[in-house]
Amino acid sequence: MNFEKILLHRLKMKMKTPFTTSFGTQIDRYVTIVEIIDENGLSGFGECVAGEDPLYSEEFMDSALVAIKKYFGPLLLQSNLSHPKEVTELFKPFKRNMMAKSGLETAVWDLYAKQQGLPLYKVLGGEKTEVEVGISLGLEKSDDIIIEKIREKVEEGYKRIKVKIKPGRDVEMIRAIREVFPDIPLMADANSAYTLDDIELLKQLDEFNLMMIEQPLGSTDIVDHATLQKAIKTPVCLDESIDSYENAKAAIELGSCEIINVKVGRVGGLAESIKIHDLAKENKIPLWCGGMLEAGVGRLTNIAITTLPNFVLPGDTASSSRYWEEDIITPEVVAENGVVQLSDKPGIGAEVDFEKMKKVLIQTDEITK
Ligand code: OSB
Ligand code: MG
Repeated sequence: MNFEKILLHRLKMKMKTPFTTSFGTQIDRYVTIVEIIDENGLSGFGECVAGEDPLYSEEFMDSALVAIKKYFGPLLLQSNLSHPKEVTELFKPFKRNMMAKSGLETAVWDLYAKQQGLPLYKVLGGEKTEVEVGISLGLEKSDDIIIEKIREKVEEGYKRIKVKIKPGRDVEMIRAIREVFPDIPLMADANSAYTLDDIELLKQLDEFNLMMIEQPLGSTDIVDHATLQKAIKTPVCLDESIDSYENAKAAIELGSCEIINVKVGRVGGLAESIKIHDLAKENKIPLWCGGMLEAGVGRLTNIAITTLPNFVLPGDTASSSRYWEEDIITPEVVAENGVVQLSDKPGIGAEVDFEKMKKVLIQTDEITK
């Protein structure tokens, strides 16, 4: 593969409604779309999912931009790869910076798929042509509000509802939800808001038949999660803690979780996601694909990986309209009755719509040879 140029399109997208987790509230989403262009002028697109501030993990938008411009972009432009799987190895000498790496790596996969004339999901080895999707709902001021939001999303057909919890907004909120919706597939995501001191409280969640509790403890922990998993019946799902094949393996061996949420950005790209997929499959650990409030490019990358066979649980891969009045791709992602159909177009399956993107573009930076 021969790369001529990299463009970093920096966007500021207004969210339809603020999204609140245990670590903060998001109102505007800064997005970086990575465009990598080959010698024939063909473009591949990836999304760098780092947030504005280092609240989810240590990475943030500005750190990722520096990492891409100073290290990973120039490395790619000087490289001579024959397959996108080689990008991970190319980037390996430079530690971590997973989301920066992934923004570029996913763009290389899209470009490669387009060069081959194949949809990305087939290049990744995906088998499904449609995927079930769930939805993640942020914290709200009252139980009544969250219950109304859940009602709306259940009626739209989403296959699983995830709610955010934090200390003070947990057991009683889940009880109130379960009184109204005793049977819906429901789970809770704590974004690392608890410690082992909260074990008695977390045990109380066992009575609500949750599909899982996501990342209850520290964002890099796998040891305490193993202790917790032994003490509670609700399956623990790790999100933040799983940032590589190696620590996925450690978490599985330690019994730190029964389920893993794979985020392509968090683990450094699609090749690492596939490695984790295969490992989890061998170990009978079910997977689903998490989200990072993505615009269309990241959303489509996520949907593509979800077609692999061990992504057996619905992902946080809702419609474009979940967060955006207008997405930057055409056609947008649409979940019909909680199901997204894969496109057979080459690459991620939709076009980046430059007319739409222009409306939210702050600046485009260029990296050249
Ligand atoms: O923990 O899964 C998370 C959003 C931003 C950062 C972390 C998380 C989330 C979500 C929303 O839960 C996922 C989505 O709908 O994109
Ligand atoms: Mg999470």
